[in-house]
Amino acid sequence: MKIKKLSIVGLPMDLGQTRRGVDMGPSAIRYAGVVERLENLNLEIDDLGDIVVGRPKLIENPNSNLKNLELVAKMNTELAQKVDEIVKGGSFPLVLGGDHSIAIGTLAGISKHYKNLGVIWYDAHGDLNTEATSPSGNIHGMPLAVSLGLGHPDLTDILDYTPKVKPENVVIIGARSLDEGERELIKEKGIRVFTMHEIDRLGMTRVMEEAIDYLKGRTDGVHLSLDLDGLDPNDAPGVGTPVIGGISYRESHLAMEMLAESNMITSAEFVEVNPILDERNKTATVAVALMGSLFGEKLL
Ligand code: 6HN
Ligand code: MN
Ligand code: MN
Ligand code: MN
Repeated sequence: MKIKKLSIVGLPMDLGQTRRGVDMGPSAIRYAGVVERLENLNLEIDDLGDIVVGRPKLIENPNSNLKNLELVAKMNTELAQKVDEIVKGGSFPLVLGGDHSIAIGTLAGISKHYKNLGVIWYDAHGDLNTEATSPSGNIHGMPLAVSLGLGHPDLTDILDYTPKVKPENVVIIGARSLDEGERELIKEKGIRVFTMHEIDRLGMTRVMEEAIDYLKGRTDGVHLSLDLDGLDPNDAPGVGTPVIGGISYRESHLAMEMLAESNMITSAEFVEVNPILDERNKTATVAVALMGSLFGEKLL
């Protein structure tokens, strides 16, 4: 898809995990100049601002170990409706997080417009936990499983359909921290994963060529869900769950350029930017630079 019009929406929510501050992600990304950067690429940019997030209940539901389930479900429903409107209006949705639980809403809003939505999950983690397998109860470790139809119905059934994504249409890139239940799910569902091992061994060029080839034949749209913790903490320190040994800024930049050349990305989100944990807004600045590459920025 050649992108002409792009709509930005932020979901400043940090309730899918326990380190406060990732709710300031959209603000930090705007401060790093996202709108100006993308306007320079001859795109028509419509910044719709942020969705207003309510206050969580102080007393959790004792029947569930999912943290802030009610509010996470509610905010994701609002995001799904907003993203659905953006796609209906013929614009490219660019969602700013917030923690990665917001992918539940993004994918709910997008996937109804495709028969075979592909997903690139760029992340140190699999985000494939369910209530049964999660070591933390944090919903940001679950959005990919939820989108595959696995998890609490308040999350899987947003906009009244499930699953949002088929396991054979998912590619994970950058994985280096997987929980036991996630490993089992990857094997059981045959999900395509390029771990750090493949990136080291094959190089990012070949990994992206393979990922693009794999998705091209089987999907009619591809969503990029980019968790900044997919990058190495040296390049992206402002994240709540950093894992050493990650993808470099250079490799990520190349990956985004290859996606731009492929013309296959139809929606995107950038999540887990936590300015409280960051060094002088470095991580938001990296996110904006990657968006530039994703949307076709060239030096010459
Ligand atoms: N993220 N696997 C861990 C958990 O708590 O489920 C970490 C999840 C991190 C999620 O970074 O989006
Ligand atoms: Mn994630
Ligand atoms: Mn992650
Ligand atoms: Mn380059």
